[in-house]
Amino acid sequence: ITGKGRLSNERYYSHEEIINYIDDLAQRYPKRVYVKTVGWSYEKRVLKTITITNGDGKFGKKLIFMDGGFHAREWISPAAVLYVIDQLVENFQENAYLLEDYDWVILPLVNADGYEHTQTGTLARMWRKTRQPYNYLGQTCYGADPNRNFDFHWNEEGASSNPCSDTYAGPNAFSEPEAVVVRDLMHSLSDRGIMYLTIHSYGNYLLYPWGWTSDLPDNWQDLDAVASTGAEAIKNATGTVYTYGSSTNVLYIAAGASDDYGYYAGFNVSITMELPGAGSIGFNPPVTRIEEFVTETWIGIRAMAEKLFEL
Ligand code: ING
Ligand code: ZN
Repeated sequence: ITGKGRLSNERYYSHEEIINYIDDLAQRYPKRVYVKTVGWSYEKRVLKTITITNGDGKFGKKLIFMDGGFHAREWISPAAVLYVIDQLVENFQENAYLLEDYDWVILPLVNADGYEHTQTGTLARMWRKTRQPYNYLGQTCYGADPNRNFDFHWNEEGASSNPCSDTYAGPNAFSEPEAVVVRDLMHSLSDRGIMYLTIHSYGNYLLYPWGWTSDLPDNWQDLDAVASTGAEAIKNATGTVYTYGSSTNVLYIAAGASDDYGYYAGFNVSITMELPGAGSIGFNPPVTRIEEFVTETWIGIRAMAEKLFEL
């Protein structure tokens, strides 16, 4: 994509560039775009949401809440979320139908400290967690897994109590300020919330609750219909195969994740999307493939958003 102020898919953005990017959109499109400070990371980096509307001034529409960058090393996640923002704002004519009945509230980078650490720290590219320090047997280990830190069956399954583990659930639920920010957003938005979508990598999965048990939620057929629609749209467009189902049943059991909490908080559709990056690419898709991955992801997200009209 080109054009003044347009997103570049030729590199990965820093936290500061992501913030500047959404601030700039709000300045350029004041009728349709609104940026709000929603909190700070442990190291006091600002966390901001961008709310995208069609500018018709109608309040109280249903909304889609989306976030990215829960896990520091999953760089393609914030990149894909920024591309969704770009499409909804800059490609407005083509995508206006997606903003007619819903607003979109998007937090592009949850784990700002961890993300920055992977971009600037020594041997830190594979960092996953937040950066709050914890003492353990006389040493310091950093961070909790923000996707094990939510207070719904917290630390019951698929999480660790060891601060040095990559899936450390934290000393208590919501010990991490970044998870608190997401929680508070969920509670403030859920009465209008029609879908919560959280973007991770990697593995090509569309996952829905529950992650804490192999049981399925009451409306699992709706969840399955949305996930399968996303998977189908992507397969038709590029041939990429996404596996879909409940987290526990198709991937592994893990309690305290944000999608379980979002569903519990009232988002009747709550989905974790694991973007591509298998094999040697892993968490580090080369910059030459960002464009391919984010455009494909947008096709799936758009199809899922459309499917919500039918539920
Ligand atoms: N995967 C997710 C994780 O947090 C997940 C998968 C999501 C499990 C939701 C359970 C519930 O482990 C990655 N790549 O982070
Ligand atoms: Zn992740």
